[in-house]
Amino acid sequence: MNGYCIATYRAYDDKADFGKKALSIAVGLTVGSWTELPETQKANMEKHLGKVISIDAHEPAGAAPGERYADIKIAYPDLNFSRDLPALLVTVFGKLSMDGRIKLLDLEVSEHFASAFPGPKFGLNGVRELLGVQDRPLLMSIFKSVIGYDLANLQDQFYKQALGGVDLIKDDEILFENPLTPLEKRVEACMSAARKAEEETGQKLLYAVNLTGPTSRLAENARKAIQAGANALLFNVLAYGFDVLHELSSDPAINVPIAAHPAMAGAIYPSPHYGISASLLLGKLMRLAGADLVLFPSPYGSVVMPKEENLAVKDALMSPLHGLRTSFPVPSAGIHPGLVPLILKDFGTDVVVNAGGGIHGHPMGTAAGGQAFRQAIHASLSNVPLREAAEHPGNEPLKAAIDAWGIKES
Ligand code: 1AE
Repeated sequence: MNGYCIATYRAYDDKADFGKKALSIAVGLTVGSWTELPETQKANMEKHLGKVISIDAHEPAGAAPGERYADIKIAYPDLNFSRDLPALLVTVFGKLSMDGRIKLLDLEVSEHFASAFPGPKFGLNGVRELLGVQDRPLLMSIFKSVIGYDLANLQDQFYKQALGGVDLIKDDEILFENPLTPLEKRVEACMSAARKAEEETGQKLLYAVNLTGPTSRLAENARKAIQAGANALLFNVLAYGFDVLHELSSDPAINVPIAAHPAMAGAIYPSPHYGISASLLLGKLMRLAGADLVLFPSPYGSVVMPKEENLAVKDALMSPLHGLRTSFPVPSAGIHPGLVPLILKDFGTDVVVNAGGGIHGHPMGTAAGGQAFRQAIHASLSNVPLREAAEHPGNEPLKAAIDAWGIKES
């Protein structure tokens, strides 16, 4: 529907007339009131009026209390809001988010609205090009034990992670500006370790340093980090807001990939009755705002998101969207090598396998942790069962990982 952004909601109510509810949303969030308007005014306001597109009610006979709901689609005229995510989100789910059991499931933005969003600067293909890796899933390692450690320690941790053959290393999202490992010094120390490791592994590596601080200083901090050698950034998008990511990703001086961390997402997506769906929050909106890589809880590990929602996030990052580049899906949390076949089965090769504890907690040490993952990825791509691959000479890291964490079959 040209010139309109369409929101899909799921509204739960045991008794409501969903037709009336839909109309009250369409009118209430646009022109305010309609029936009371004089005819002359109606002619002027028509172009601003929201439209009910569909109401799909689910009210099975004998439904228990709490089960009755309707999926409602409302079209909002682009005319009503400026082309930025705060304006869109406040229009479609500002006050409404507090009005009973209602969840925002999806947003289909218009071509006109989308044209204000360049999206990911690098995207999935751009990240692959930077790393020179086209034919396999990427492997990311997460710094652990960072608070209270000094630069020498972080540099050592970085080097060990890099030696394991990982493609990306990300800061822990809880590492902020601090006197022991300040941003620019941290970047210099870690990038020097990256160069040293590359001499041994021959492998390129991206270091996503955590971009933190007050919003007014973020762009400056990003530029400082890049000046110091950072070749990627990590960003806690939801703590700042999508518009902040949009500003950063649209800034020509910030010419490195941005990895979006999902911190705080658990306060927004998991309820069936409230909030914003995972696919919209961590998929479509992250991509529109310009995230090159998006982390989210996987269906397999320690912080679990149901598989259907997980694959919907992946689809939102990868399906055609107004010509925007695709973003790399990064299912995360509690990932170990025994999960690699499942990850590849569900996500294919265009995925970043991401682990913190599953690398640093390896019985043979951090470098072996990375190697175990690379061996698991290689075995899975070659259709060799992990237990069989673990017996191959040189694959002792994989064997030790499987002994420690096992293999998850489904
Ligand atoms: C969903 C975010 C995952 C994350 O940031 C993180 O630190 C995971 O660590 P591990 O792999 O669970 O140790």
